[in-house]
Amino acid sequence: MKIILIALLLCLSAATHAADKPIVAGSKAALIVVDVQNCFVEGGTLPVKDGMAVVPVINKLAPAFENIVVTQDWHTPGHASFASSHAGKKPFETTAMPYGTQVLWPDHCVQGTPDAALVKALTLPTAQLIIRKGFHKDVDSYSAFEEADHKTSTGLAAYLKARGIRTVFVVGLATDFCVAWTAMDARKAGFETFVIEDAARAIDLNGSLAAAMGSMKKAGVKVIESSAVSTP
Ligand code: VGL
Ligand code: ZN
Repeated sequence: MKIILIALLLCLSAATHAADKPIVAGSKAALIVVDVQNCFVEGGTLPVKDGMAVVPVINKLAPAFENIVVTQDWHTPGHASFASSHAGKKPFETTAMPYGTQVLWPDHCVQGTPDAALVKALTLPTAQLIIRKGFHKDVDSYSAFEEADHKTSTGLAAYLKARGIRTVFVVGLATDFCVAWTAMDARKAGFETFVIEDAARAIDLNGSLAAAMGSMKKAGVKVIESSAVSTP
């Protein structure tokens, strides 16, 4: 009787534990670490509030992933997404571009500058690929998959498919711009897609965070907390 009870208790605690961390990344999953660069954290040119807080969360998640892709916002000097490139425009205003409405940003993440470097404390032992984006002077690219013209591919979907990846977990900066656009395009390319909310931070410009959350949910992106992912 006693033994049966103990066995039952053990089973129950194992079940509870599995329910605690139900998501195992596995070999067919990739972590996409979006734009965790000096430009987007405190002291950078386009700091995201509390941006540095994503670093320990991502570092803790990293050992759960055999496959990690990193992205870098990598603009030319005088890039079309910079307010300074448009006479009479100020940062955070918008302008019409041939591919649609463009938010204008402070000059940020210029190629090869310390500002554009990855945050030094980021520790990603299995990172295999760095996708740089936004390097065409006249086109922005929030998404790691496709530039804002919705025509130019970065090659990331083909790369992931060639590596047998079926599921992606998107983290980094900023939740409502590059993370959201990357997650939406991942869905469009047919990947099961998670955004790990506490491993991302938002800019939240004129309700952009709520809008991005709504669009992501509609597209079938699953928004989870890092505690749901099983880590070693
Ligand atoms: C980003 C604004 C401009 C981002 C990049 O990484 O979310 N946001 N460029
Ligand atoms: Zn940018």
